[in-house]
Amino acid sequence: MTRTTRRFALAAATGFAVGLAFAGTAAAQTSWDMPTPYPSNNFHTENIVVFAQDVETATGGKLKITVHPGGSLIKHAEIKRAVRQGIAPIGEVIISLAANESPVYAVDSLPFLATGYEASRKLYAAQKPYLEKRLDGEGLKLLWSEPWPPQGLYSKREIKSVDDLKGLKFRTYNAVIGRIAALAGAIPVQIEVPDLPTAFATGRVDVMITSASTGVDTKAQDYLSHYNDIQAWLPRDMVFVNKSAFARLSDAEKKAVLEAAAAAEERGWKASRDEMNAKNAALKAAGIVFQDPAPELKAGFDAIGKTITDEWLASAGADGKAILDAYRAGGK
Ligand code: PCA
Repeated sequence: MTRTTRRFALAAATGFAVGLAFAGTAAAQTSWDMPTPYPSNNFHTENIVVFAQDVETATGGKLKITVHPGGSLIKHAEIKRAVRQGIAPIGEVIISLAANESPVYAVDSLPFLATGYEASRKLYAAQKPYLEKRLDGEGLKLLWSEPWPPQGLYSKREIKSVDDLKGLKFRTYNAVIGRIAALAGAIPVQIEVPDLPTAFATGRVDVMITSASTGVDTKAQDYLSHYNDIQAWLPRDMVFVNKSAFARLSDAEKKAVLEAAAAAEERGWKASRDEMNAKNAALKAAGIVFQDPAPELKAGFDAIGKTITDEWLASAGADGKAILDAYRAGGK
């Protein structure tokens, strides 16, 4: 019996005004607004919409989550703070957007550390306890995390070596890419996905590293011509909830959220693989020159990746070492 029906039965049995029972029903309904950064037709967003539907169904409509995609309610850069402050109860971000707050937020974006889905899942397992602890200290509870497809290099002409990137304006979505750009002698420019087409069209940027998914979402063929499939890393998004907002839910609602989140995580990992295959094909079909990296380019990026991982380890201390040790113990 649900809380509402129990109350209703009690009210009827004891002769209380039935209206009171309905007042109780209205008060038991919770509505959550959920800001997310990526477009409504992106696979992460679609997965979140299914999560919201699952929660609504499992709670019999008592917890309703309205998804606001594309930074339409709150801009990407503000989402984490907004959920910490309870301005929004729940949200999605790419983890590495917070890389400058703590090394634990950067580990899934270290270039060439974990470049395939299996390795990425192992890295997540190694990172997760530290990620949860860090978020907990910020008043946030991790619900799940899922990867983007592998990151490749987009440009307006063929790039054969890291030297070819010198002096170019390099679009970033986190501080780690900023460091890649700097090590390549390029100029980092932070830009969010909704602003990409305009940024390229107006010459604010020349190159970017992102997935085939985002290339297709933003119609990269309109402003770029080449894609180098360097498979540099698989950055992950995370969905988290404000701990106080979560604590205010009934036990049944908490269970519904956690179960829907666990299902979303599994769906998200699978959807990402499907997305990689579908969007690699779509990029080619759209006329983008799709290439494997030239050996010199690969060697140059490998060296940059090693430098960045060493720098990260130096800054991440004992926790960083423990994450990498756990990852490597999990085998690649
Ligand atoms: N797309 C997002 C994050 C990683 C990705 O593949 C972006 O370009 O910002």
